[in-house]
Amino acid sequence: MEQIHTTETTQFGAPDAPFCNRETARFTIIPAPLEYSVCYMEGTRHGPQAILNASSQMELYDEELDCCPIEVGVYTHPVLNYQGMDHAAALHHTGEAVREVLERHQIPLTLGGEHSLSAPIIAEVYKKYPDLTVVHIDAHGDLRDEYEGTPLSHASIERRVVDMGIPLLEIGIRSFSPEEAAFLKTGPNVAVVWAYKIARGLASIPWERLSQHTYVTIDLDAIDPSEMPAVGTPEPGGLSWYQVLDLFKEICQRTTVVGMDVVELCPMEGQTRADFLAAKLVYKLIGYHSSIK
Ligand SMILES: [Mn+2]
Repeated sequence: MEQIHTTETTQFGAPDAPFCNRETARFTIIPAPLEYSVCYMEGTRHGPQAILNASSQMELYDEELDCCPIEVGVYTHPVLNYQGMDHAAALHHTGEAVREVLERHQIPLTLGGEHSLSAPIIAEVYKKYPDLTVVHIDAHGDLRDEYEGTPLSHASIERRVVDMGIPLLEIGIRSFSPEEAAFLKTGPNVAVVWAYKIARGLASIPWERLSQHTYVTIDLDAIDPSEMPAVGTPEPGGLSWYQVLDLFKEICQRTTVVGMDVVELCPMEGQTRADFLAAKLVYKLIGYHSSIK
């Protein structure tokens, strides 16, 4: 089959210059091709560029919001370069990039890459917003103390959030280890909304746990594999596109979202729909964030 797409897009949505100005943008997108602790399938390091490329094909008008959300200003930082860095150094580098964005009073929206990158980002956002709550939308609990010998693993990211003392709300979870179940029973500051309860209409989301400022991390495997096949560890029974959008809308209505990430896209040949879903999701997050409030 002939490859149609060859150009590499550097600015999310490929907008006109005034809408991706580094100084005046409301959002800075940080492409973070970090991949160190992936356990099943490789390729998340290609996720950020695949999202950027797909975003250049996307319409910039949002029919639900009746506006072009890109006009609030969406600057895309150069793709982070982790060459020669070990995992810890790469995480540090990611955190530094986010700190710069926060210093410009912009909202960091990081594209992964594997989920471990959220830890240094959340640490930086938490320094600026000490009342932070983290909302974690994922198939997996990611609450292991360590995984495959490292506390930096993607499977431990939310445990690091708990270690930082930040309240955590997990949504869409349907893959949880015995160790994580035991940990949850020790009474940490974590609420888990299981996917099976959402699917059966039995879930009541404890929104009252949200503080004024919220960080939202979305692992794309939260979405059902029928819609989002290109992830390293797919789990059946996931959320639908509209369920994820509605969750995010509700979060925007209730709190101020001060940082976001969308992680774990693992581009697959012949599954461009996954890249397009991820790009559109990022754009919907920007749109809701800008239009609600
Ligand atoms: Mn996951």
